[in-house]
Amino acid sequence: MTATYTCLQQILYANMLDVVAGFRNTSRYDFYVNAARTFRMPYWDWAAAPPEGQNSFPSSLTIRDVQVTLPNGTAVIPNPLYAYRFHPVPSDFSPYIPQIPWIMNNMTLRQPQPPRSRQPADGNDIVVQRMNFDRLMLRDRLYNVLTTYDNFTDAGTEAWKADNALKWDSLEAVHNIPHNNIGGHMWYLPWSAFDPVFWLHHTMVDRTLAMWQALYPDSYVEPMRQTQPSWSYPVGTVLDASSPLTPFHSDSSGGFWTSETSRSTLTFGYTYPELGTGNDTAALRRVINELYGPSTAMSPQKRDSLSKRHRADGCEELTADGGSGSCPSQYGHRKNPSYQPAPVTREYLVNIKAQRFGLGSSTVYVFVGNPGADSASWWSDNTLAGTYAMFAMPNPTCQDCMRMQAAGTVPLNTVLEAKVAAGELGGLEESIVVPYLQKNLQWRITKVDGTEVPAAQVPDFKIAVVSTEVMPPTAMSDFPTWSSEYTVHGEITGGRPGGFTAGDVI
Ligand SMILES: [Cu+2]
Repeated sequence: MTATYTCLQQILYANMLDVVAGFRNTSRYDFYVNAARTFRMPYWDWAAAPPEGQNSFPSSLTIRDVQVTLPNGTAVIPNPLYAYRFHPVPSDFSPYIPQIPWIMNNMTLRQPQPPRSRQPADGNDIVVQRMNFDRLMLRDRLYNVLTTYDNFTDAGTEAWKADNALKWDSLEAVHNIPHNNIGGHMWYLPWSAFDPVFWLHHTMVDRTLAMWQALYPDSYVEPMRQTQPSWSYPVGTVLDASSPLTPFHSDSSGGFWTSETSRSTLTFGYTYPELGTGNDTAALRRVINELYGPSTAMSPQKRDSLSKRHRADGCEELTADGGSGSCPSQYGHRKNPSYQPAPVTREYLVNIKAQRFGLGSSTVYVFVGNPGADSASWWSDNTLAGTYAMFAMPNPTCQDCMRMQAAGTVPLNTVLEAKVAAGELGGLEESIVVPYLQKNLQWRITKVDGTEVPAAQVPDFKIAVVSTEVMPPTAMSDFPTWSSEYTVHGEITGGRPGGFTAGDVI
């Protein structure tokens, strides 16, 4: 996708120059020329703590109108980041998926309310709340992939890794969550890129991959068999790092970019502040610990040097209405002021898998406690520990596609740590956590419109709790080390719909 962004960046640059030309006879001209020259696509970091007083979903995306400066004054215009306005909606939208009643809406929608109405209301307020709720989970998932996944295929793709229960997550599975939480056009692969936020989201995904590449420079694209067709390759084609990335031409004589030739962002004239142009991975690890590290990843001495946003109970989040200084409800338990967290020595993960195209875009909710009865409000339930998003459209004509299984994780440590801090859980030892989760872990599945789907009806759905021993880092420039040994706690999920039972093949 790198070539796409470069291309987009060039088009944006050309447009900027057109706009800047109008300022030629004003005092702002040099300023705008320089701004256009140094412009690079921004990214939306959904995993880092937002700036003080702001939500995880930036207000620049939700404000309907913005004031802009023109050469001869100011004007208020519709915010181009709020929605894309079709002119007009292409007539072939409707037949493609006729069951979406709002698909002929004249602009892109987010979390349409109600989801199946012909003319739904704007649901940006729900997007804001969902992103606030899921922020710590996104942080933990990104941190786990960056710090412990050392193979490109494992880190990159959501394809189910049957042989390693500690590597079920991926940057792709993490990327599904904002798609799912934003919803509307972002729920559907063919239309998602119409929403302007798609680009700010995908530049962030690009950034996470670039950070991963800098940390693990020796692992890259491995030869793999295509399990779903693309415009250029039928199912079964084996592709590798030198396969042409059609349709992205690298020259005017018909050549194409490949994974090998597009391996570094520097080839395309951009990088990220964390990476610079060198190979200082110690500095990068430090930044990743500061931005995404859980408070308890560090030894107590080193932890003190972390910024205040990494508090032990994860309670730096904003309230849904944008207020600051309180916890989201699922972490909003009584606090024990004398509690001092110990470094993480055991990681608890909920592993989830299902057929990738079996259900269409949908959500698995994981709760620690009993959720309310109304499926439409599970996303904001007090007991919600995290979500797993399936982001796909069924394609029954492709048998190989329908067999594909995707996977991801919901890390539990942040939630469990908050329970310990609140005095509701005695500690993070297996002897305490396993019986607690046996009693309290719940899961539910809904389609994007909020209707529940019984787990037994989701093809190849499986859920399991795994844990592994963790060696905490001793410096801010170190990462935690996970043991290669792990335990699958069949006693937690056994005997329940989709739950892994001791003896199941995981
Ligand atoms: Cu995407």
